[in-house]
Amino acid sequence: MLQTWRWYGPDDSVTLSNIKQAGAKGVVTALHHIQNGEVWTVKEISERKRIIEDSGLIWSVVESVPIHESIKTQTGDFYNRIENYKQSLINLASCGIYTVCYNFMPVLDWTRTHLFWQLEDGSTALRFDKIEMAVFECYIMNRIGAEKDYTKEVLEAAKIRFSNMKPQEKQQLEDNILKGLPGTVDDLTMPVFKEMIAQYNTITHKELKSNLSYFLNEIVPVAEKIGVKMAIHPDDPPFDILGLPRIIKSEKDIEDLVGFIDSTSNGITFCTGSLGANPENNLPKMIRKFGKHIHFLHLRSVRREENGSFYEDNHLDGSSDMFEIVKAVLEIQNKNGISLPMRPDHGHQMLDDLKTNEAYPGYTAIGRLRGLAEIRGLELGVLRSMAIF
Ligand code: CS2
Ligand code: MN
Repeated sequence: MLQTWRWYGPDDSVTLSNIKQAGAKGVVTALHHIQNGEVWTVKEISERKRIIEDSGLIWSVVESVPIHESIKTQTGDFYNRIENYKQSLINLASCGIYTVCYNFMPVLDWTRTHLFWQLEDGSTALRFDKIEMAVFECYIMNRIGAEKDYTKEVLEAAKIRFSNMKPQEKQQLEDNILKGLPGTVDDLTMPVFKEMIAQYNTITHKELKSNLSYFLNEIVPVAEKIGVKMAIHPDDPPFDILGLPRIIKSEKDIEDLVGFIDSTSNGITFCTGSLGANPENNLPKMIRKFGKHIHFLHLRSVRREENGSFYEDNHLDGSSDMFEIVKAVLEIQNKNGISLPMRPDHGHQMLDDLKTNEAYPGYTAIGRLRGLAEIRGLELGVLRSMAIF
């Protein structure tokens, strides 16, 4: 695997020099300062590329060229936004950047109820707590019909939890859920958030899939011609929340996706953290099945709990079998004669990360360094043992 690292650009508190010291060879980044839906110009792309290459690294993957909400809902000037998207891909390819991650999650990117959840060893992790999500939906945003999406047990627990929460805890939960991701969306206010969600009131899973299929049928022929590989990131968490349709969360969804247009330029970012939160996903099997469509890997392991809650565990712990996952990746690489870019997706806040408290949640230096180092060691072990047998 090609070891990479997500970098949020020149303002990131984790520098290119830090990335090199972590042992990564490739950088995963995006032009976060360009507004979603606008064209990425050759000038801007090559300037960013130069900064990366001057430090002795390469720009391996774009994560992400974001998809404007109007494309997901097929409203407003979505057609122009698709044309802009094509132009950005053409400009990227002309600068020698060929792997493009994106996602088709309505309104929010990944969603967590806790951004700094205290673990027993003193480090902190990202967590999605089903009961707190129910508190948010039923009592903080007061979404009509939200109760229908939760079990009786979760609703009862949510009622008790809410009645014991202090005002600042309620505010914290709201802030965590509405937190924007760099370059995706800004931190949202409740009225704007509700308005954005309302755009999906009449959009079913089937319709959202059809909007994705439309987008891909526009984009993929262009991507194919210029050698660009599109790589969709699965929905995180991999189930419906907030009454929004989520369409990339299972083996069946990925089957549908690859069926929208037959091309390896229509590919996926295989995120073992997102897909791993759904106990029905057999990750090694899916890696073997969709091998030629996988262009980018996010490796991490979530610890699933019974009621659907989960937290991000150490990279080799959690509920996913990382040995089997890395083995499946090495098998498809060997079969297809490729080396896939991989990054440790999130890490704990630990050691000096706790002191500086500068990094974006999940994007700490030391936590990710630990994840990358563990995966690197696992890869070496699996590779060497494969050569023996
Ligand atoms: C990332 C996602 O932080 C993460 O979990 O994997 O935010 C991812 O960057 C986007 O969804 C891809 O478009
Ligand atoms: Mn991911």
